[in-house]
Amino acid sequence: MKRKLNGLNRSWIASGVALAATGAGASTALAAAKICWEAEATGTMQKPLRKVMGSGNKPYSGKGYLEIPWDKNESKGKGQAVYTFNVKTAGVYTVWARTYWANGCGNSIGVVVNGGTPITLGEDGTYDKWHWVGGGARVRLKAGANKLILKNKETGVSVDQFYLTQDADYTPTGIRKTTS
Ligand SMILES: [Ca+2]
Repeated sequence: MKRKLNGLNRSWIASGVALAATGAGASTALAAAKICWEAEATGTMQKPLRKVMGSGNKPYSGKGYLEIPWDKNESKGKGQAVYTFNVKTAGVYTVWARTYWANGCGNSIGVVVNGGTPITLGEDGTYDKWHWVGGGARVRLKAGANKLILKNKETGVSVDQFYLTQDADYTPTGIRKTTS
């Protein structure tokens, strides 16, 4: 356990300093492992979630985005989208999503990673524009296949991309390059 923690500290510290100074930890830190994918690239999804492709709120990344249409939260809590993604470097990652909110009653999403405690992203006051939410939520990923479930916490929300990074100090901006 102690060994694991040491590894963790090293990569966290390394994220904020020159990589050359990290010595033995550099090989881990250099990667500053990150995973980014398109929210519309889900194979498993239930209503009221839907994919918006080729139109809608621009500028989006990829082929479109995933939307839970605003219905005064009548369908709140129903449906989810499942993503399976591959991870090379096991460890603690910060979770981000590129989102678009309809209003103050539709400004958050729920995320469950590897069956862990549900995380709320959002609850902020930025509406009618794409922006990144998250940063506070950290999850542990294993090497190999991991699972993220997007939960319908509120309606009136859209998600363009997901971004998970080992660099706790990094805040994504704009459209990020996907890694899978
Ligand atoms: Ca997208």
